[in-house]
Amino acid sequence: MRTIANPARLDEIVSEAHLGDAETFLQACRAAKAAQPSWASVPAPVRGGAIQHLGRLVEDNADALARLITLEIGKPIAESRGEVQEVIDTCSFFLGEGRRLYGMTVPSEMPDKQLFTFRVPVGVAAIITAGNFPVAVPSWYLVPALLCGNAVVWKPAEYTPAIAEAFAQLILHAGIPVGTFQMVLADGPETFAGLERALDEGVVDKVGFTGSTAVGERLGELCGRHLQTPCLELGGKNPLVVLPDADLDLAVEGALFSGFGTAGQRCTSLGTAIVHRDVHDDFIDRFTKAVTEAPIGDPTRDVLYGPMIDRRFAARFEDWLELIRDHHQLHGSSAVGRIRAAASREGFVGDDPEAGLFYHPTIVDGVRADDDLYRIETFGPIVGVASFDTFDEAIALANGHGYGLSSSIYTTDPLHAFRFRERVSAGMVSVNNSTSGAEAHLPFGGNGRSGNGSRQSGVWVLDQFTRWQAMNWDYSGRLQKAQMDVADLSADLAYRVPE
Ligand code: UN1
Repeated sequence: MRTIANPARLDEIVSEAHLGDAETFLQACRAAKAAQPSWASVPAPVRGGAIQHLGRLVEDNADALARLITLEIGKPIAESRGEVQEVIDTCSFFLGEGRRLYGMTVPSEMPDKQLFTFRVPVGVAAIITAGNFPVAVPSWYLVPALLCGNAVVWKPAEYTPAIAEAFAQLILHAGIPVGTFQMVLADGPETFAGLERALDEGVVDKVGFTGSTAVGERLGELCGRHLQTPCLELGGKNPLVVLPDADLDLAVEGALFSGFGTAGQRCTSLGTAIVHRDVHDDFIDRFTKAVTEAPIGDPTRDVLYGPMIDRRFAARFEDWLELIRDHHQLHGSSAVGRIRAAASREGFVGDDPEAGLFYHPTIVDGVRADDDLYRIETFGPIVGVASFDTFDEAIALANGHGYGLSSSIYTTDPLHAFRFRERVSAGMVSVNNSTSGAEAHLPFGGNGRSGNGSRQSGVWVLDQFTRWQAMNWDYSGRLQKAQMDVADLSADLAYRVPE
């Protein structure tokens, strides 16, 4: 039995959950495998109707769902509402896809023969998601996977059971048949063991995973043994480059939101601000002021960020604070680490910071390419600042850590904006916008340590949850051999225009 506390008031129990084990996970995959063919035989526009119902149900339950997110993981209520909106947007996009899911008709090289392409569902998708976006990110997988005719086994974060149960109920009430959609609560090791057995048995055809690079690597190896390509959305060390011609206040606003929004617990959170030496001191002054004045505390109120999601996240964040070295200069708050009576934060929103998992925001200036803090993803309210002299140095710092999820540049020069786009290794590039806050219908995903090139959202995710089937139909009544029985039009290639 797991007991989940409100991270903003640890003495308040929000949920209790019985976790399943590897066997539970395997059984869910078997049941999904049995249910999938009849779901695939439902016409795609009708499946789109179920997605439409889901969007409507989420919309009508938006307030309750947002409040639950804030209660169980401490996300500020405005962000929780945004997250719920992201689910609605995803449903809005895919309900229409049920009426498209286009294939092509393709001309044949022979007469009386026609070629076609069809999108075919993959089968059973096992989707394993993190708790920092407990409904939006799952919806990026579940909605298109179901729309495309797959059955889904969803393993949410085990520390968000109440949110997961609420979302699962909404999915089932939307008319997705029982069996087609399964939710299993289990911890990481049991899920991995169950998945290993399910892949051996052939009852999982696609894995989707959002979480750490280390786990993504293990899943990639496991799926590779079964000749499967998982959809992996992993960590980031997202750079925000500030050029001398940038609007500095805009850059600071972007750094504040992407560095400290969601207490830095987004995969798109800002890792290192990479600031030109000419504007470095000015940037640090303005950024420090913005962070020092930012309201932090009770997530039911209007704050920049609330508590860490869970004790595990708080403990890991404390480890990452150990990466701060003597050559770094710290800014942004009166102390580093947990906000306590003895290490208070001026302007804290709420009565007792010690009741929850609240942490000071920390700007670490003087970050260098050989620092651990430059290379390691630090999921929490900490932002590094590095400086550079040349554009090439900025690019080297933006790419050098090996992650490649999101990136941002602040400049007023189109040449620099496009040159950055060409040379940055990230899958997502913002110009004069923060590293976070991707819209729900653009391809989302990364390269290098951030993923294996898979993309979610929009039309691009359809390639994750369908396979192309090519069909040719020869109605000539004879065997026409491709390449060999093709008519050749004679041509006079020696012809030249008279001069
Ligand atoms: C994540 O942290 O896994 O772009 C996803 C963003 C959000 C999604 C973040 N829309 O910041």
